[in-house]
Amino acid sequence: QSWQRRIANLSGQLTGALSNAFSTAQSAATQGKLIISPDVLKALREGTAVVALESTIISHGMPYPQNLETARAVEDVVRQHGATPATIAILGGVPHIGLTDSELESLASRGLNVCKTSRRDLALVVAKGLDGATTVSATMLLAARAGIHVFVTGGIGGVHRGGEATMDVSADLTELGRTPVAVICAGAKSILDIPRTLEYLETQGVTVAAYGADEFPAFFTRHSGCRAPARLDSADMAAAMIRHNVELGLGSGAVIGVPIPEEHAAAGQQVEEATQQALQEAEQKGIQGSELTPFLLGRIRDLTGGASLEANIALIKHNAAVGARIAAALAAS
Ligand code: PSU
Ligand code: MN
Repeated sequence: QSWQRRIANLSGQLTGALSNAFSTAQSAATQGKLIISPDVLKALREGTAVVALESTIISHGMPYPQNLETARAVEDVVRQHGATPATIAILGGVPHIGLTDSELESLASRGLNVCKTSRRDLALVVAKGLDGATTVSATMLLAARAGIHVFVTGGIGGVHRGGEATMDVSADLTELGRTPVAVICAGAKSILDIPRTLEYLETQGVTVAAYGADEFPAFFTRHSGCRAPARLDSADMAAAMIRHNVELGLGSGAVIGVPIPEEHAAAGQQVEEATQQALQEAEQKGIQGSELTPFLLGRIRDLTGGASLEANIALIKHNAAVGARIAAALAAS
């Protein structure tokens, strides 16, 4: 209904498209579909900046307790840069937008025992009353339901290497094609086929830009060898792009790739070699499907002696600062 209203805005007064965020959120909440934390609800009501954060990165992306420390630190960075963090997860079968500290702690300590939940899993996790850590796809979908258009994470899923044969293409990419949320991230890891990931995003109609760079970043390194389709040089310009996406009623999302800060870029070669070895091991062990990404991330972390984890934490905090500034610019525009 709110999308009809948003599209109707196009023919009449263009203003106010984003100001419907609160009524979107409120109606989802009153229908009992979502629980929105008091501070997120307040920010949505007042039209101040909100940044969505995912939870698979907490449960499956990092070991405990670094995952909890990072989740807390990322929320703090978002606050320090003028936005309200909304970490998204499913608790006892109910999607939550904004978690308490004890909810964060429980997700982080249970780690792999929490269900990795992408779009296809959402209805099942809710039906069974389970706890689910949302991937980029499920987080985007729930953020959009709550009227949040800016989402920060580490990296998105993509087309896996060999994906032209296995058809292992992350649901993140199709979600980006159908949900109007901008994902601020460090690009996609080189465990993925980055050229094919960019081709797929183009097919899906996803706006892709590098932030302050010409090249699309590859998570641990600033270089993927692929030119980004576009470049954004300021939070204001990124916010303008997001606002026009919504006001045009495109219904699709965006990826804003932020290169890892120079001083944190782990030795690209070391991570690359570990990636090759992890890929070989996954093939030998026959690991596939939704277990593949967590397996590869864990092996690369072990093989690089923690260097990849340190870089991972640094880049997520940096993305959080950039994303919060973009959300603040969007709220002010
Ligand atoms: N890439 C990372 N770290 C992560 C993920 C991806 O560098 O933690 C997680 C995200 O939640 C992403 C998901 O949405 O993995 C993609 O999983 P799959 O490849 O199974 O779609
Ligand atoms: Mn997959």
